[in-house]
Amino acid sequence: MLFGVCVPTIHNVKVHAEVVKGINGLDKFVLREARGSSAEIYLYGAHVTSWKNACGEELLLLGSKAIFEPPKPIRGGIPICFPQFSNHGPLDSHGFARNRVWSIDSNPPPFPTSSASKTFVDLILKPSEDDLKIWPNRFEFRLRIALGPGGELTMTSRIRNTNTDGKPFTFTFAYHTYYSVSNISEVRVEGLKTLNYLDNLQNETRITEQRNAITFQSEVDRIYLSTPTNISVLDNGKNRTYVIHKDGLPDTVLWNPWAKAVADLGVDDYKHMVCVEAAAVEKPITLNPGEDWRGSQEISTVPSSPCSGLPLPRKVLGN
Ligand code: TA6
Repeated sequence: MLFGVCVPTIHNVKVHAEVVKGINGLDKFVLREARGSSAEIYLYGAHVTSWKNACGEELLLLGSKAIFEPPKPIRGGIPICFPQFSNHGPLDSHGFARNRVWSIDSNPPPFPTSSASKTFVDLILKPSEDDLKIWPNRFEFRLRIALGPGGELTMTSRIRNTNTDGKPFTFTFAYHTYYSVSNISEVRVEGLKTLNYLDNLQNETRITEQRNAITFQSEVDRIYLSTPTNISVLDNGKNRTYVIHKDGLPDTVLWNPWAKAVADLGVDDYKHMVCVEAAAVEKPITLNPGEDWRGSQEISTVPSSPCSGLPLPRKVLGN
């Protein structure tokens, strides 16, 4: 049986990004790479709701009951948690960036990286007067979301303190990524051995991880601290490994709610998802006026079938 084998074709289309109407008339960007990979990003929340490989296979889980009705956050995909992760502060869970309408950043400052990707979108969020009432800090949050030639999805956040009253501010952050998996019982997360984590199921007790790989038999909700830049999520059932490469984000959150009821998740959704989140939680980030912070994650899948394994020519049509 050729399980999971699919061979992508190089479509004769130009690399492009376009804005179209999504669910409930909300604006979304569709990024398409020449070999067929794609991503969808809603301006509402700067929320990645879909990331597909060159074979059209969905790599993220969107809650089967997800609703696209502001001000409710969208369940699944990749919510941006800013300026507060979870309930660690005065704001609603995970802050407000995930339920604000972002704008297209038509004039972003140059990116220092030499990205191979020509398929990207630049978004920006600034606080409204209402936002300033609940979090009294002026900021510019610039986010570039890029799809690379190998289908890798890179998210780069740049946050600047633009307070004019000389005040620093402090925030926590996460890319709350819901990976789609065949079955949670087939999943192993590697790269966390010997690290300390805060266990949310035990009042944030600090525990040292002893296992080579984390597997899931019940609810898991942990913040692993000072984690390496690369973490792997192996899905035996799909013959697929997700590789997470992060920068500027020391922590890694691991979450699967198991059978616990979660808003906008179907009863079986937990079986087909695992959240592995590049994050900065334990040591909040402080920015003085005029200072910038940068935090990125690049997520990709590693060869486990000809779909991602063939050394296809690096041809970008239109060049
Ligand atoms: O990232 C893990 C977590 O903080 C969990 O504790 C769980 O509550 C989850 O996020 C979802 O949070 P939400 O506010 O989206 O319901």
